[in-house]
Amino acid sequence: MTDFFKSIQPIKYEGPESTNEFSFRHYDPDEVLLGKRMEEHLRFAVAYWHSFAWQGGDPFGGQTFERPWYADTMEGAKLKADAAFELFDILGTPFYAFHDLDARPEGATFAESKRNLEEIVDYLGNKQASHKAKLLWGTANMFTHRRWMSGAATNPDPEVYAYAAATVKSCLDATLKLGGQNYVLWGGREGYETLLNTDLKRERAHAGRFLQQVVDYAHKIGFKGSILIEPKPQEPSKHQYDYDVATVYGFLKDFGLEKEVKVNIEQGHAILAGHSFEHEIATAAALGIFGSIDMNRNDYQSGWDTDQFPNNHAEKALAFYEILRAGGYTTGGTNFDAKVRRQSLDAEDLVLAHVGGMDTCARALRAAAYMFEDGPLEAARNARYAGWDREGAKAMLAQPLEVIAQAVEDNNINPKPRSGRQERLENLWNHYI
Ligand code: XLS
Ligand code: NI
Ligand code: NI
Repeated sequence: MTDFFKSIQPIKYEGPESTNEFSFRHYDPDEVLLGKRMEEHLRFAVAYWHSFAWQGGDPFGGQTFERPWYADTMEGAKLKADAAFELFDILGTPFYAFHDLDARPEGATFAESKRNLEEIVDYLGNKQASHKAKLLWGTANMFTHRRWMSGAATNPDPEVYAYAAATVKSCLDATLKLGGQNYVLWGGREGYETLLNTDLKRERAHAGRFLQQVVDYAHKIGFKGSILIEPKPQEPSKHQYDYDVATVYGFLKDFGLEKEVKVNIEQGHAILAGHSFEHEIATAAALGIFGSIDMNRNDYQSGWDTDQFPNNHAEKALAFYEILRAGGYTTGGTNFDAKVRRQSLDAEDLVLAHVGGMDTCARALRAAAYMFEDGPLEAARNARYAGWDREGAKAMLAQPLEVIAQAVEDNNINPKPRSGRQERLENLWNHYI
């Protein structure tokens, strides 16, 4: 036991009228929606890096938080794990996610870093055995240390490629050992600053080969979880290769990996790519590569990845609606890739940020379930495409262009525009939230 969270008791569902800050007003894990408990729909995860490793720095100033586990030693790492599981217990979250660097001290050599990781993985494994929280996904931090500054798999230096391969191997081993349900690859430094020093074609080929090697190794060790790429544009490099879901799909297709790898979609990254969160989710679902989400909210003005906790359930309802339409999660979940602001110093801030985020998602999911279940929205969409149910319309898709052209003249086809009913549908959305 650490004394970091002091007397904060496990958070319980008390309903929307509760005046107790330390309660869920909307997240009732046992509430059944569409035949499934809310907890199983949402599959919440806490992100180790934001809540336990990040120290409150920004580009203008360093650490603002004080935490007893900040010493970069094995003792510090174990204390951090103790505190992390205390938070998971307080929140009742079924999952967490981590990078190697979040959980273990960096060693002087690769071998030492690997030993440190193995030791902490055993420690986390023991924690998992006696606590509720399990691993949603593991990943490698291949962006913080200066060795990664020019990329990992796309680095011009083959020794860095090798180091990246060794790093991902050790993190896949760790994820397998902890029963992780997914393995995530966010291409942190996979991108470039200037074409004047970059061989774009070669870097892309290396990234494709690397991913194939990762997939092969995952099969070899019997990893049954999903491998996920997390798209993100423009940050940290000016040009990030995994720009958005559609770009990642093109890349996967190119290397024949579209059946092996799915995506982990983050709200803030969608916004930075000039999309909405729901657009990215719907695109992934349509392409058959929807995996998991990183839940947060991005500032709409700042132009960088602000990773704030979500607090707008109306907006998130549109995202959960697309997730429900896609059939919900299989191995995926709702990972809070979100951090408290650097002035939010206290243990209470960390707990209540998650409570608010979980309540926001619960409201959003409930609204999304109504949108999905009640039918008028689905019915309106079906009606809009009803013309395609006609035999003649279907047959047209198999005909050559000139046959279709002839039919337009022969039958004097003259389409009549029909309302898209957008505002009426938005009114429905407003009604359900
Ligand atoms: C950074 C990413 C990162 C990934 C995991 O922007 O969101 O946190 O989720 O490496
Ligand atoms: Ni993320
Ligand atoms: Ni992010």
